[in-house]
Amino acid sequence: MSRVITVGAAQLGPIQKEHTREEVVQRLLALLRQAHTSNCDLVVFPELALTTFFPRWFLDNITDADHWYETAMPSPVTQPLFDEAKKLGIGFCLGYAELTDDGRRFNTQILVEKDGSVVAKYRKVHIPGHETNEPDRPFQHAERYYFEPSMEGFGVWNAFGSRMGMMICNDRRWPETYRVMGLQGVEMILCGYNTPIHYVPDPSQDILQGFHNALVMQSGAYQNGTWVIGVAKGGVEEGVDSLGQSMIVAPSGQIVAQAFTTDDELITARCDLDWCRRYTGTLFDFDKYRRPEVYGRITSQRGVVID
Ligand code: ING
Repeated sequence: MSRVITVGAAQLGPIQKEHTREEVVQRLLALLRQAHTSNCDLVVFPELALTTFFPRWFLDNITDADHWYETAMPSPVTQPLFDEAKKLGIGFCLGYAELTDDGRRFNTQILVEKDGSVVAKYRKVHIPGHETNEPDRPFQHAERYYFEPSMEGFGVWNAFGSRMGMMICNDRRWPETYRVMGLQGVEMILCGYNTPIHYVPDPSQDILQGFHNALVMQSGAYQNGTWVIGVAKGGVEEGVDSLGQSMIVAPSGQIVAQAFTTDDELITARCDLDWCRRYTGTLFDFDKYRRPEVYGRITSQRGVVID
């Protein structure tokens, strides 16, 4: 009996500063209902899916940014999403900014099962960008000011009849992300992202954003024999053009579905989880072929060491 999950990647177009959470939740509900007509079991929403990508502005007093964070999940404004998903029998993955009771700030994703229960919470490990104001930039990418890096690492949970993991945006660029989950038998990795086209430190990468986005998720999927669901918040958000190209990638590394627009757009695929074993049981049989005894530098070093 094959294990198939019908997955919806629910890409969002821009969320402008003046868009309220209520308005955004209505957009999420529309995508959820579309997913229901496509018989989806699971819908994946982007990173920071409830608000505009606020790290593009640097606020000297960080508490002036508190309103961009969620202090409860669900909260009265997001409860309708939980209620509708449960009614439709669809699980979902949602990215948001988390402000904890003890004042800690994380870039967070949760995984909600079909019965409405929150089965997992992931907090972003790799925080890109900068931590101080850089006024010469055309826009800030001050994630290292607004979010602390998680020390919890990458988990894999039993959900939707599969081994399911999560990563957020910049995490997808680091091979360790996929391998740590691969070593836990992950079969599907859910990833939201907000990726500006313009990369201030090296504008030569701008034209390659789409290529790099696909490159890292196809590689990670193939090298770990896992499905990867990458979901963008794209389009021109507060004047910043951001990548769309949400995609569903098979364990073979093949892109089986890809978004056409940079707006709200649902793409779906029937994901056969037993496809994973075609790779993890042969070419990438970790227990047979990996050589951790010679990989020591990967965990003992942060940066380059020239001996
Ligand atoms: N965004 C980016 C990402 O890794 C970035 C950081 C921006 C990289 C622009 C390259 C170009 O996709 C987040 N939110 O991590």
